[in-house]
Amino acid sequence: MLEGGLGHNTLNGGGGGGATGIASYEHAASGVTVDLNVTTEQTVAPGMFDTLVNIQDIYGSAHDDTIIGNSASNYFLGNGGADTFRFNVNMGFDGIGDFVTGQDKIDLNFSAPFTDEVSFQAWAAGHVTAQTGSTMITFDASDSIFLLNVNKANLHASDFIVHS
Ligand SMILES: [Ca+2]
Ligand SMILES: [Ca+2]
Repeated sequence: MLEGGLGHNTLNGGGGGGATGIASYEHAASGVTVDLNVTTEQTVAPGMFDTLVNIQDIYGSAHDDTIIGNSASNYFLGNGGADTFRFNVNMGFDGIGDFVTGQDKIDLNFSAPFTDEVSFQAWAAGHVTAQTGSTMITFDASDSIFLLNVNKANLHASDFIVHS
């Protein structure tokens, strides 16, 4: 696991037995914004400039974070705060380990599959399934978001940010 800190850092998750690269911001003093689509240096928080190489997984700070996945299989931990997890089209098979309904948000950064609670529930009937205490959101055969320890019944349209 690689930990971001103050200043300019390159977090390179490659070269270690094929293990998934994890960038952790669990000790960051403020919320971070991390975009896995950015391969050059990015400002993740005031004074923190990171270049992410071979990173698939992000562990957030204790504060409010924005974590943006890419097309690889990503695993995220928000680590407290009110966190936003953004997914683009063709997100792949992603997971969130500590999503908190009513507090965190899933930002669907593509044409909204639903607009309100009624249309969410209709959409969810074909796309959201309970899996032994967890919830799987399936967009298509190659794109899904797994929410560990989230009860499907507690997931609502208000847990999402949608775009027209
Ligand atoms: Ca957080
Ligand atoms: Ca992904």
